Amino acid sequence: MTITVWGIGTTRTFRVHHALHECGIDYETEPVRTRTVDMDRPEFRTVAVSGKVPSFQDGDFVLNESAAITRYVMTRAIPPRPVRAQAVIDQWCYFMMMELDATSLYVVRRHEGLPDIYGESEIAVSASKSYFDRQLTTLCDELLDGRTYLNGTFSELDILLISMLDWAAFVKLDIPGPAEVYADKIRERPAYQAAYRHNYGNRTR
Ligand SMILES: N[C@@H](CCC(=O)N[C@@H](CS)C(=O)NCC(=O)O)C(=O)O
Repeated sequence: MTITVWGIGTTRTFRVHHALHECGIDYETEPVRTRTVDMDRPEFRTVAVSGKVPSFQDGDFVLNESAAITRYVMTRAIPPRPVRAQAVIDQWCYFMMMELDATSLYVVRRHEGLPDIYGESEIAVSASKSYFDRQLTTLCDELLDGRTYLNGTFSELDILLISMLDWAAFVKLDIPGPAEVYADKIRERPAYQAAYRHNYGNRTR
């Protein structure tokens, strides 16, 4: 069955490409970029429930939301995890998606990167940067005690965190030392590098 990823060029689309590269899965890409006319394509609107990238198809199965797609790709071929082990992974997935992505990095994106749509706000941007720092420090204290992977072995948690650390670096946020060490190791992975080129082209961090 054909797997198709809709979307390239953003942190959220990168997660999906990274997961597929880590799993060595062949797939097709529809290179829809955010805030372009490509988003008006009827075929895209059929699969993208909120009209956003990334969107994902595995045969007739359609999935949206980057964290959900990443989890699906990373776990579709392995036995289900014990309930409590999965619950702890979910805890950190939700933490990263809410505390780092939605309420920190995306607020910076809105009020610094998209002022024509959301309005410019230095206060919102600086408060979000401080909040990011506080929440990332929490995650580092809990999960980054020198370990290479957040969950012991490489998992969807690593895909989410490295995508957010790259995003943070891109908007010139300070990254605590343990997170920098962690990020450098993940960035050495061939699958990360191939997915990065596929998603971002020759963009440098
Ligand atoms: N929670 C969603 C967010 C998706 C999202 O906001 N995508 C952006 C690009 S990174 C988008 O398509 N924006 C277009 C719009 O808001 O109209 C996810 O993680 O997949």
